[in-house]
Amino acid sequence: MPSATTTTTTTKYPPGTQRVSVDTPVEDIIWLLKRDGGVAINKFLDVETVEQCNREIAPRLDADKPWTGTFFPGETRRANAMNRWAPTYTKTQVMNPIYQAVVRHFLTTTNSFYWGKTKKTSVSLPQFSAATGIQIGPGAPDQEIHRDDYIHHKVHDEISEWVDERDLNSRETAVGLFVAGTKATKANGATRYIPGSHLWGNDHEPIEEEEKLFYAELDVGDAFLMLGSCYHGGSANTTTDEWRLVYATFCTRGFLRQEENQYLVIPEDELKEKHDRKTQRLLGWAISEPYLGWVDFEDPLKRLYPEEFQQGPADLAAGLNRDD
Ligand SMILES: O=C(O)CCC(=O)C(=O)O
Ligand SMILES: [Fe+2]
Repeated sequence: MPSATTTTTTTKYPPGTQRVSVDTPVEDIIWLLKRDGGVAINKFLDVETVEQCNREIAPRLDADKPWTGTFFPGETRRANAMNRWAPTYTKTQVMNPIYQAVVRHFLTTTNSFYWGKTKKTSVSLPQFSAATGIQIGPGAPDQEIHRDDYIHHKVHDEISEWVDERDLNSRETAVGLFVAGTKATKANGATRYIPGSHLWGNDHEPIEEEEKLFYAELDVGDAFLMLGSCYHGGSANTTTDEWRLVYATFCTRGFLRQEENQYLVIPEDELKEKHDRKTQRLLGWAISEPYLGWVDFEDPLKRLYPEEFQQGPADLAAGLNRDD
């Protein structure tokens, strides 16, 4: 059991990936992620909000060309650059308070290092990594099952259970949020994952045993939260006329590279105009303590708000970027 186990949590949730309501305490959601690797949340967003997201990304889905590589089946379409083109998506999914509380928990990195004779503590806060609206069309085969954290060259040891003291500061490099833009069913391509596979080592082959898979079947606005180390994939679409749309959002640790390069995706004037300060920070205009991400040895947001940032380079590591 995860180290934060309480008797109430263990008795409240039977074995197996859970579907919980949106008012479930975030501590329980975190506990379930440590136990199972994934959890579904009913009515995460209301239908009108999702329909607005769908309208905002529609031109990008329509403009997408069939995928020719092996990562996605050819019968899929994608919308990217959503933090530039889909403000409702950013506001309600990326910045969603439940998602961000989970991201903070799993992806904050705190370490202490000698600077001469004293040890200094640095806290690197999480950042946004990638957003893709993924449509799976009729006839698409299964996407190969995979771990999304292989982009970070993450090599995992096999463990029997999650232990905070050992795992919290380093095991995960990504937390995914999948929100249904249309109904997602096993028939039309729901994301499937292997429960418990977040505990597996790198050499543990992900053999798919149908009865052990969890298909994240979702109504519009439902969500599936998943640790980046879980084996998962989009599934085959065996329908003749349904296009499954799921929004896939990932955050990562503050000192890793973003998957979708927000510095090039969002022009600075649009960043300033479209997003509030908290969002700008999450999208990457922040220092990862102690010294990653500076411009002219200073806070990168000084580029957008020169009048507000009087601090000099010496303040960089002092935590001035946190949560403003
Ligand atoms: O489409 C899906 O359900 C999952 C897609 C996926 O796993 C990915 O793009 O990495
Ligand atoms: Fe994936």
